[in-house]
Amino acid sequence: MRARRSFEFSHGISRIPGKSVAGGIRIDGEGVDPDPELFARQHRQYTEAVKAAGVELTILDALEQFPDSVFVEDPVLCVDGAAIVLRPGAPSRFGEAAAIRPVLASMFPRVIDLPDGGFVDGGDVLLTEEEALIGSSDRTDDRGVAALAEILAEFGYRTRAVDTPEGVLHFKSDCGLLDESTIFSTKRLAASGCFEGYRVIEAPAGEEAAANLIRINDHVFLNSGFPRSRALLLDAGYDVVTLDTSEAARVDGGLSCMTLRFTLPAS
Ligand code: CIR
Repeated sequence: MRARRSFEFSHGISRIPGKSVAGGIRIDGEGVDPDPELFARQHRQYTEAVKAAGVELTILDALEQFPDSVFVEDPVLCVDGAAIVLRPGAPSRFGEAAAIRPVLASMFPRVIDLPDGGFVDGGDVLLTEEEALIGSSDRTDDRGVAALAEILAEFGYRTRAVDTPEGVLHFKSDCGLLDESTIFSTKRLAASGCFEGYRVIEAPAGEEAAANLIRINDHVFLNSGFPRSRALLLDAGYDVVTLDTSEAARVDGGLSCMTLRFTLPAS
């Protein structure tokens, strides 16, 4: 049977959070700072769980000059043996793409740069088997969507241009893939009709932050503290691993943004 390219991964990349992480961008500027030590412990538990799911994970050193660099998903998108270096939409994150590029060049047969002009954050891109759902947001603009769509077409992806809900950082803050045809989503995002053609399981009211889950091989990784979402997913037959991401959440991060997940061609 063909591997499911949307959730079966052999390799991954993560980056240790820096001590500067409390300087990361957050929508709620008044919020509580993350504790860098607790963040680092939670990140270790996360990377251990990703490895236990069968992923050969490369863990990069912290980059103190970029407080948000632990969120490796945003400057890169990995597809079928290629790494696409994106252009993150927040000025303080521009340099993250250049910083990770040499690592990508050492691992991937192809590294492709999003052309100048548009912006895309990886957190706005949900890849399913055949489609890329790309959410316009404060970080991802129309030019970026068009440029990425052109690159992805070469890899056999159709692009569905969608909207990230107002006030929500990234498209995938509000949804995650459960399997090749099923998406877990907040009600507000699902109500936009953007998942037509997919089966949708909605996060229970009050558990919207559970929607930023990830499927890696046989496991669904879910933020802890969402018992009704967990029960719903277990009932639906998924193998659920819960992880505490309280400190990432203080700077608007979650499960999906702390890894790049991909499969490398056999050498
Ligand atoms: C930011 O605002 O860019 C970071 N503080 C959080 C990024 C989270 N990334 C993601 O959800 N893909």
